[in-house]
Amino acid sequence: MKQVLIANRGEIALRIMRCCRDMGIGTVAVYSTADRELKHVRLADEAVCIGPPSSTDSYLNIPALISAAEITDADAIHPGYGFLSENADFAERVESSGFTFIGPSPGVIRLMGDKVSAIKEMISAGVPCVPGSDGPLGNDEKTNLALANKIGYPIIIKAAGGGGGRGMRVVRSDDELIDSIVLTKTEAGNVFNNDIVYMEKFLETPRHVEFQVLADTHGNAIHLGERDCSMQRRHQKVVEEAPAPGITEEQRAAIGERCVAACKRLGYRGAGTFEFLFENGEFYFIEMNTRVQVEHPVTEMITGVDIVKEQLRIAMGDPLTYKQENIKLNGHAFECRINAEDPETFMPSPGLIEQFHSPGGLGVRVDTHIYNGYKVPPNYDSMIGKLIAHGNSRESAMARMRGALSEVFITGIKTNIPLLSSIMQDENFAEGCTDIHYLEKKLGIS
Ligand code: MV4
Repeated sequence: MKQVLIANRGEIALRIMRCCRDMGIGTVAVYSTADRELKHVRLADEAVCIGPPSSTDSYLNIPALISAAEITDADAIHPGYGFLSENADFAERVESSGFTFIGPSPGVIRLMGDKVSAIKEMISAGVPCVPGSDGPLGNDEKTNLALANKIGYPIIIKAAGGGGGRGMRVVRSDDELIDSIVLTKTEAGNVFNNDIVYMEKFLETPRHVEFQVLADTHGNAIHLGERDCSMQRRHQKVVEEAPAPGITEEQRAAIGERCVAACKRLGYRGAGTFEFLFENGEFYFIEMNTRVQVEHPVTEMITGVDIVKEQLRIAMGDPLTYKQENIKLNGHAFECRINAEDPETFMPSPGLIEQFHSPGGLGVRVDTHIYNGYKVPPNYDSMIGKLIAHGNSRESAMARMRGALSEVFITGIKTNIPLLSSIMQDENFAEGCTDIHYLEKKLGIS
């Protein structure tokens, strides 16, 4: 692998570019006309403009990306997260055009993208799942009523084509069930072009705990422990941490081992995440992500593993650098997502960053593309950077994060730093084990 095209923007493009540079691999940046001033565009070996500001016409424009790879002699494409990262058709087009897709095979992306087939695979691999229909719901009302009663209310109807919080409906009694199934099916057909829905027991107060895995093309797979991503608002994660508080070494080993078994069974390749709900000491698989995630740094901080480097090595056909017995968790890490938004209304706040002072010091990591004079465009996600703090204990990592947050100085735009500070001062969060509804309740939404 001599030259990698990075089909993304912002902090993750910079993260991937730096990794390629470390490994002596050339880099191609692609950018929309709104992103000419992005930091990684200036630092890349080559840069190609792929279209106008709208994502549809640029970062989601498959022919433009393939052409950019062709004219720059790239041999591989890294999709980052978001955009085309979990688009099986894109992965297929990349491969059929003769490039390496840095990620799993199109077939596995497609299989995990369909939540019903993903759950079926997990059941076969012995990964614990939520009690449910274990397959698509049919149209027979009696069968569906019987199933809901067997599982026990409340239940949740989910779209097979959904995920990340889209296409779901909670049902609390027989009277609502049939209408809810029809409604979810209709919406799913319209939104995802796939009206298949399934049923699960609805867990009222779970935590979101996810396992990071890596698998190579030689049949090796390992897990890097778990992260807790329960601190969220409207399915947008705000703060993540690793390891998840209150998870025992035995639980970690047992669930991690099942995730590894699933990777081997799937012929999985690359980095991946198994998402679980965790309630009353039990894990329940809900979805698998087939990409590198925003929050991968907290896992890197406690394991010392460079996850992006492993992605590139795997794509080159190299074996994993690590064996499971060499993975030791060291201390604790938090990540705060810094967004250009109003801390009260959550409205996006794009515009000119007049001044930016970065925090620093031992155990502090800043993954961001912003700089003094950078103009945050209004066209994309409002996340402008991530602040990561590592310490020997949860308490010391938390103290370090509070200090780092107090050092951040951004003028010209509004940011969610006040919200992040208040979360890091929250006494219930300090105790650990706050659930997925905690932040919305704290903010007085639900
Ligand atoms: C659930 C659930 C409770 N019970 N499934 C939302 C996002 C999608 N990945 C799955 N989601 C949920 N599935 C059952 N059976 C609650 C949620 C959920 C949630 C999950 C993770 C993180 C934040 C969430 C916020 C609301 C609901």
